[in-house]
Amino acid sequence: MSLYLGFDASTQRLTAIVLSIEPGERRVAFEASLRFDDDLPEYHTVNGVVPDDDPLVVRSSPLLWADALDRLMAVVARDSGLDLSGLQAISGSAQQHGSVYLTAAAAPALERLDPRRPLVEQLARVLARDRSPIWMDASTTAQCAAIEEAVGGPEALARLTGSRAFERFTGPQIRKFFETDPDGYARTERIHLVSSYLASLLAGAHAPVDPGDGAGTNLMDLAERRWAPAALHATAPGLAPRLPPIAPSWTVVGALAPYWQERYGLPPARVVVWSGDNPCSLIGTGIVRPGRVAISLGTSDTIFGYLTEPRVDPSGTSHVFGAPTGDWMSLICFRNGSLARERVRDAYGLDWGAFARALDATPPGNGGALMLPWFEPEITPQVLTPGVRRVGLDPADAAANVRAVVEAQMMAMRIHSAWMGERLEVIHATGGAAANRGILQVMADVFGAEVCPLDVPNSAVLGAALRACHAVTAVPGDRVPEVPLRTADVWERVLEGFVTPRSEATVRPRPEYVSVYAALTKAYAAREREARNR
Ligand code: XUL
Repeated sequence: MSLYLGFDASTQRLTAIVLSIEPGERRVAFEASLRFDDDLPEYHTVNGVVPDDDPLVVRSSPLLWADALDRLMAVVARDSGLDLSGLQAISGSAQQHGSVYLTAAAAPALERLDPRRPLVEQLARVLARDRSPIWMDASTTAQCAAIEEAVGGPEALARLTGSRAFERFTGPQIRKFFETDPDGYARTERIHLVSSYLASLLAGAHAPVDPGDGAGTNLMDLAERRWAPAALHATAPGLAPRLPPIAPSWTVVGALAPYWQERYGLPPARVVVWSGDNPCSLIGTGIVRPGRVAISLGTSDTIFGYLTEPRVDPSGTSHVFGAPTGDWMSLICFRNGSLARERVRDAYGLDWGAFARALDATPPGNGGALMLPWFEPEITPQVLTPGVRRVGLDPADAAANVRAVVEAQMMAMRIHSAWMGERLEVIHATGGAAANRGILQVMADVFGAEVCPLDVPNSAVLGAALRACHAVTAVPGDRVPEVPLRTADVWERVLEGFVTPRSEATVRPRPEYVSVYAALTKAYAAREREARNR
């Protein structure tokens, strides 16, 4: 039996999944998860973060992540009931942007981990900083401005690294650490991302960062997939030697360290470089070739796009990361997702069934009526002062408002993903609201593309395990090819049976309404511009 293990270290939990892949049988053989607040209460986290008096400061504990990895590996070894001697490879996904600061004592400690003692005991003394800033931190506005200025402005930084400076990105966080704790920075020999830190623990040696997660730092040259000297200089002195190398996402870091083999009776499986949760989700939602995007309809709505060129968003609201296939991906986030749909549902006293019926009972295009659905401040486009605007839309007409909110969301997604310039054939739809066919029909008509609902509960952990499989089955020979593995067919074979769009549930665009929405989308874009210029 060939087994592949994937982890996902998200903000609130660590999840593991084991895939069993045999000729004729491809299945998820085991899944388990630890929730930090409940299962590791001694770290005193609340929703996975260590409470801080300053609401802008959001940190977690690198020891908590190591401890969770140790304990979850124990669960996999003890409870999976699988013959783990067949374990071929392990990879992982982690929350992006978070950083871990280690001293020079880390490398020898990693090499000599003692299987008789818990991991966490052996790591406490190698931390240069006992807290890790994570992606929810918003305390580095001054550092963002300084970095952007030093590289020639926000557009220049975005062209170089794929994103303008964002508070949560690693570069601004490193600059703040250097400014506020220069001694701690001086003690730091290696700065890991959460992904490369956890991969290092598994391999028993410092692991590289992949271009997917590297692009979430404001430090990586997006086109070249290497650290960008100008961005490093703008961030902190002596940064280059402190960063892990950047290596292709299919790199085998090494064998599983003796610590894990002896402690849990595991074989010397290959440890494959980890990536960020969004790049892993790109794989877990099947976006492995041009012409596809995934739209996740969750609390926020998110688009993952596939890019064959390292293009960047001229408006500066989206991010571009490396894709684990060797190409690039976009991440565009719309804050008023389910949040806005729920506000409309509740305002008219509907349930989801009545919401769906209202959508069915109204004509596509809504007779030209429009809503700007900014119930909360919006990320894309950036709207700091929320407020819902209605144009030709009767606030008392429940059904028309239901249609207006859904149409607005789909048109905004279309408008703000147009910069990608990729021809679109199919959209993989995930998330709770993807169960509503009426919403998917609006999506298909607005984008003029087929929409396939996808049934993948945790695309990040699945993507991580599939990446482990891909690295050891699809990469020829021992040498890691530097060139992108563009062969989408290879990826399709890896995904088979795990990421299969439900083709019987495909929703097709209807030409008569595609043209209605082409006109309405122009009108929507004009209203959006007007509202933002006011
Ligand atoms: C992406 C981002 C989050 C984190 C947390 O830029 O900040 O999606 O990766 O999961």
